[in-house]
Amino acid sequence: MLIHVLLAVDAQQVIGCAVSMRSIMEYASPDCQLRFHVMADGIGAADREALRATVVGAGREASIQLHDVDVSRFTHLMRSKLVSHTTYARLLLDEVLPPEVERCIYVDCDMVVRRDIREAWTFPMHGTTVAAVANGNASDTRHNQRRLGLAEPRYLNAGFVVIDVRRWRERGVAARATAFAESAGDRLVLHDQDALNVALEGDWTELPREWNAGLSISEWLTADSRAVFHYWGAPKPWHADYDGRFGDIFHRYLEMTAYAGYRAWNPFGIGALLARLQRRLPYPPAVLRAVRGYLRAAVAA
Ligand SMILES: [Mn+2]
Repeated sequence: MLIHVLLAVDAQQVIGCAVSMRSIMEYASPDCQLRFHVMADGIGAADREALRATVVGAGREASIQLHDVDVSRFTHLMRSKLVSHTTYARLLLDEVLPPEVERCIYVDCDMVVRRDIREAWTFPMHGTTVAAVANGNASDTRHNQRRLGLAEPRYLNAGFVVIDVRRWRERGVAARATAFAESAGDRLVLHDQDALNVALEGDWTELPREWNAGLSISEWLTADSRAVFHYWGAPKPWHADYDGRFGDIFHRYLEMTAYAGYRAWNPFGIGALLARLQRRLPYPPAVLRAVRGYLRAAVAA
């Protein structure tokens, strides 16, 4: 069985990308063949080589194809301080994947996948376009529903998504998501994930929560050892100031990649200090957005 796995990476996330791929290889049934399609946004030669070496050197049947992507057509859409426009690369999947690929699994570059990906590959999709884990936090979900005008209180997390690529193409998901993102203005908060929730409304199947654990704190605390860990917040486990849980699990797989031995620059804790300071600097577009929100509320009152 040939399983296509899709990732999108910029220079800030290459280590996470290597760990996502390496952990998948560790747990995938030995009888499946893995093909990684990595959408690369500005990745230099050394990192390209490291990503290749991570996949080819793992001692199992797996291959990697790097697809250079240009996300400049998305730069007019909202981004946030911590999430670059590379997040929109997901919307290029039908241009990047070879036409014969009918299904793929998209995986974020901040995950450790400690499950057999074959189980997700064969998960019943009930004729829907994608399968993903729903956001578990009821109040966030209601808020997202109102904000985006969704009919149902259901919001998918786009970090781990099984995609029926043929149906995605037929239904023009990428074009509809892009159009929504363009028209949404300040309603767009979580980038392409918001847009995908609109474009895929009523057209997705819920995956069991173990496929994207970490979406709520309680889940993170009780996640079993065979879950998909999603380090969705900031900092990420490869940053000097990471002080969240399960950093040890991330590093266990990091040691199995071509980035083995990597530690963030942090002499005398200076790297972590600088990173914390940098995180506190306001991001001008976010400030403007907050001001607009305040003004709207004031006008409405
Ligand atoms: Mn993520």
